[in-house]
Amino acid sequence: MAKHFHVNTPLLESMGMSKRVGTTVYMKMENSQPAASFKIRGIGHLCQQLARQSKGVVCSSGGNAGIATAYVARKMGVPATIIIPSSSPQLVVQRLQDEGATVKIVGKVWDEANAEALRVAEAEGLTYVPPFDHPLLWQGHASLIAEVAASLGPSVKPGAVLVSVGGGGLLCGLVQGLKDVGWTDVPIVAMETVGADSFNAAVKAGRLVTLDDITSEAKCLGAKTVCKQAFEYSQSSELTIISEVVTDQQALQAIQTFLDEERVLVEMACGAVLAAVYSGLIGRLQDEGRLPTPLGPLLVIVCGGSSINLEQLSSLKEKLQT
Ligand code: PLV
Repeated sequence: MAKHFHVNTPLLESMGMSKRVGTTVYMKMENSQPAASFKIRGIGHLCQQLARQSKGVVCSSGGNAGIATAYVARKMGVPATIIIPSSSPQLVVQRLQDEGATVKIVGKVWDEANAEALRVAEAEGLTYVPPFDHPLLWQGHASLIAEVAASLGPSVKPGAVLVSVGGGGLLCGLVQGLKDVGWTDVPIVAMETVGADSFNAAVKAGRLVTLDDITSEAKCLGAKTVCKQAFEYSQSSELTIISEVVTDQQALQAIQTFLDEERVLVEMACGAVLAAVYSGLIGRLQDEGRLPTPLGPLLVIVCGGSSINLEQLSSLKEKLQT
């Protein structure tokens, strides 16, 4: 069996983004992973550790973790059951079925689908694959930073890393990756959308917070509570994590600008991180003294995502009136 399931993704310079922020912007193109997002890194690693002898895996997901799980399970020859909330678009259901997974739609948001996944794992003796809250996932995601360090070479270090936060698994992986390569002085800008902002709520409150509902269209950022490790990193002095929120309109606008300028289509969850650049947030953080001026090269994690196509894009435009 292959050593791992993910690929070493391109690290590209963005002229459009660099012009906007006044420093070189590198994009780590996780949209070009098999299963279209970074999730394959952690999930591939976790499944290799835990699911080799499994009679089946069950994963709860906002979409992308499920697609990554279905892909990995197919490659491993293990049956997959993916439980997603009713907010997932039909194109995600179709994609999961194409991967050969059994799809169950349970609940309105991810948290409800997750309760069902835990129940099914227990009742049917299946291996539970969490979408973001597991040290093996973080270890797998950390490979992303090792690749960036290898691509940039020893003389270049990012001035900041920009990332989207859902349940916080990618964030935990980045922290681990930055520690591994000795880049603990590189600040992380952690992006969410209004209505899927469980990390921001926890950072503000100084404790884990469970949101009443997920009202953002960035459903893949929609975990009502962020994982404990992500919150703990935000409280530790080892690393600087700046938590920021954009509107759905800003995330959608960012997707469109990105499509126009980079010719790549990504979903709303990824729009959140792109909006940090396109909405002028980075400049504001510099004005406030929260990011340095001048700023070293920015690293934007283009997390990708499958919950988007032209039809979905126009329905989002209609819904959000942009
Ligand atoms: N999506 C998870 C959790 O959803 C999932 O089940 O697919 N960017 C994209 C494209 C994503 O799909 C996700 C997570 C994130 C960013 C955020 O990653 P996280 O959850 O590790 O912070 C509810």
